Amino acid sequence: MSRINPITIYLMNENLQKIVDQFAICGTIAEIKPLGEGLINDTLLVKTAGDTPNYVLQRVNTNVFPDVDMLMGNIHAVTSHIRKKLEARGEKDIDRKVLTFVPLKSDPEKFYTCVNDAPWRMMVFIADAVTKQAVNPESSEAAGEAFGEFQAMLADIPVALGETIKDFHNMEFRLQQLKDVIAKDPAGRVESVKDIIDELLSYAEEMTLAERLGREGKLPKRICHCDTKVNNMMFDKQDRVLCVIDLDTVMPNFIFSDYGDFLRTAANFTAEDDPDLSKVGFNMEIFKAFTRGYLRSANSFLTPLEKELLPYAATLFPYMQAVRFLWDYISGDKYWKCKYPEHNLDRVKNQLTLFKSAYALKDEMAAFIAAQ
Ligand code: GN1
Ligand code: MG
Repeated sequence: MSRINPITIYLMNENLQKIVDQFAICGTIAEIKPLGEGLINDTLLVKTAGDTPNYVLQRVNTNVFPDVDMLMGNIHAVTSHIRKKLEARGEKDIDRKVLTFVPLKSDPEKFYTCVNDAPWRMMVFIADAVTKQAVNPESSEAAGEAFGEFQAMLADIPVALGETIKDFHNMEFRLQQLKDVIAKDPAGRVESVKDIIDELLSYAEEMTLAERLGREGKLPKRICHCDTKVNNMMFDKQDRVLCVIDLDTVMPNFIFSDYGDFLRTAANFTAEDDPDLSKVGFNMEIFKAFTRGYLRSANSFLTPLEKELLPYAATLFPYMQAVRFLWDYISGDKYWKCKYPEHNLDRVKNQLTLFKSAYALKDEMAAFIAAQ
């Protein structure tokens, strides 16, 4: 039986129009249609008639983001802070350089509404902009600079942000989660992956360095994006970065999150689930380009220790992802969508291979960073 997409049902029922009517948008609605391919939230484009801006309407996935008040509070704090910074330095075209969320007509301080328990929000659609799916050294350098700039602009945000996904990038927590599911072995898969478990756990002490340094007060948490993929930024037609988008995971973390997670996807020679491990490896050209861009904007606030540990960050994220994929495989594939039975296991092997490739290049990375 085919399932009707809930968005389609909303469209059929014309409920979307009623939702949009709750927001203080300019203009009149001409058309509402699905937008993009996001897997977590449901996203629609709201076109208005004439010259008024178009808008993006989104339903937030509360399975992934249970605390929508916190989530929208974070986003409001972050976008307002960035807007002030851009205004202070006399930028033009600010509405394309930071996301603008639309308040409710009934309450200008509120940026989402709940309809049948589902939270909806609206933002201004950024015109004449594109996203990219693939990276090359040029776009990696631009991405490095933009994510570094994003962190730099938020370095002095005056409010404390909440953790929208608790312990999201906490390596100690991710290892504990893995150990807990190994003890339960709900899908009877532990025996078959014993070697992988042993290999991963043999690096556990080394890879939880950040949490220890954090407890010792040597490593600060800063506001990070926490989903630093190249497709989470908008470029203009001249290939210049306009702004960073997809702000749901913005939260306090060690800066390694944004640096390491970008490289995890961008600097792998192949996709994170490619079963052909001979294609997996850490691409130093992408590493160098991204690092050059990142340091150009992040040098202003990075401590010497944070900078020294960037190669550790480049190894931490493939490691963490291997641990998380293995946790899901042993759990019986509950978190990530799988296209075939061993899909998660292929992801584990891929990320473990990438981790070891990056690990072997740590000295080379350190030399490059020291020379910047
Ligand atoms: C999830 O949905 P996507 O692809 O943006 C995950 C990331 C993982 C990634 C691995 C909220 O991100 O942390 O790195 O899968 N996001 C969440 O493919 O768990
Ligand atoms: Mg995205």
